[in-house]
Amino acid sequence: MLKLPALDRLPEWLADVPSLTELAKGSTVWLAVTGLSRAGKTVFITSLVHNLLSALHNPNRMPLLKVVGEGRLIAARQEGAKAHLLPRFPYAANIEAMAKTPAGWPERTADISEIGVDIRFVPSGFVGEVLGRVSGGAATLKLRIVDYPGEWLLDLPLMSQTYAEWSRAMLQLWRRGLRADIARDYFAFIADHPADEGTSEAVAKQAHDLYRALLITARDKHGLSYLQPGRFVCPGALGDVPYLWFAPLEVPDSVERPAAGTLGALMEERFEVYKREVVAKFYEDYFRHYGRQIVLVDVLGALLAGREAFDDTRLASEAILQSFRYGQHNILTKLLGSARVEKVLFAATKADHIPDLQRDNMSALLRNMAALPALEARGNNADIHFTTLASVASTVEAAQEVEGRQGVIGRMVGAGKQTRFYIDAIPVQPPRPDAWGAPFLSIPQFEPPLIDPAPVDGIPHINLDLALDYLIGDRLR
Ligand SMILES: Nc1nc2c(ncn2[C@@H]2O[C@H](COP(=O)(O)OP(=O)(O)OP(=O)(O)O)[C@@H](O)[C@H]2O)c(=O)[nH]1
Ligand SMILES: [Mg+2]
Repeated sequence: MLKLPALDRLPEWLADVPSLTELAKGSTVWLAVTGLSRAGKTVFITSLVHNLLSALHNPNRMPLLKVVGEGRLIAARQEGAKAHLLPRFPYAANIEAMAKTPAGWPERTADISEIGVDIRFVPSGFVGEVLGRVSGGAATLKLRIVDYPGEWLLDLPLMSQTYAEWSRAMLQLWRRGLRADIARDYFAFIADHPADEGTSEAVAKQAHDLYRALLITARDKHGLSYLQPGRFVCPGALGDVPYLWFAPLEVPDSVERPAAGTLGALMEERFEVYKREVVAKFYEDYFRHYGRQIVLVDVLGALLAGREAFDDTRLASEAILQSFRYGQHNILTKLLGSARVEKVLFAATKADHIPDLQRDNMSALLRNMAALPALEARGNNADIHFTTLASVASTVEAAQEVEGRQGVIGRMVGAGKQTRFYIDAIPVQPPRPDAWGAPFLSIPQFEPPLIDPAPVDGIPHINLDLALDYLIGDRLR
């Protein structure tokens, strides 16, 4: 029979009651993994799942995930087939791609997907003691991991803008620096098609196609990432529906709304449907369930791509951060109701490209990039942390320095031989405008190390266990 706890332990016991029932029957935690294109989401989830499934055989891979380090893990299994709404995350195909010879990386991802891992464990401390008597000592946590494009979060600001305001803001952005060169043809097109010309389906579609091509060129050829609307670059499963066929036009400051029957009015109508059917729906139906989220940022890639790409990543990171800050009356609060993201980890990825000593700088740089204003109104926001990690450590540290620089050694994809990679010290603050060298768009692509596709040995990583402990460790206590 269950004995009541001693009086001096009563408050602690009361605080634990709801979680006790939950623990015994198995509770669920959602962990969403997001980040801009190529940030490392798919590789992160693949390594995370593989290392969790391998943790019982090789606990040395994940010692800093406390449930593993403290020897309390009983089993970790991929959940069985269920009638889930989202497409399944292709874990098996990804591991196969990484484990084959020659080793490669998983395919690019176009849409949201999901995978579940059931973690059976012995709760720690007092909860464990009591649970031991009610359910044989074990608890289950159902971890549901979701992969979704960070580009979708860039659309949040649209929710509080009219079409005219959005158009003016976008065109102002595209008139600056490198963007002005990329957008030259687009500006020429809209100079011939002002917002107050008569409506035309063909012209609207043409403007949309040109604008969308512009966003994709900016991303793929110039490494830019602050690109709106997010679904124009990452449409997911939307298909080519007509309400997507809009684009910014020149709308004079004096005009609040384009007049009926004009090209601008058609664009505005589509913009409003997009906000309602795509942006709001994502927050209301999906985002609101994802209590724990990790935002991956390719900080190194942004640094190497040059000043404009770096500044753009910074703008995009700031915009993404808005999805985790709850003001009193802001739009996010309206969309999410009472739902809250509890913990968010911003992580600089691909840390295996830089030597150990530089990694703390990378975390600091990411924190400074996101310019979290001293975590203002802390109580209102999600609990936000910053770190640096490598989901799949593919290099070793080079033994020798070259001209005072430390480096790493790995095998380049397709090259078959070892290559050294040295970089200058990672700055803690975003570099000053005069400190930038010539852009160097892509970072070297190292091959993954030798990986056993069976969930036995796991995959070498940097800080993956620590990241997971921050995100869900409290639910595994
Ligand atoms: N060395 C190394 N390379 C990595 C790591 N993570 C990701 N990469 C590289 O970055 C590329 C992109 O990683 P993905 O996980 O596919 O990125 P993603 O965010 O899912 O990209 P999209 O699906 O296109 O949005 C991979 O193909 C690898 O080349 C890592 O931990 N170490
Ligand atoms: Mg992906």
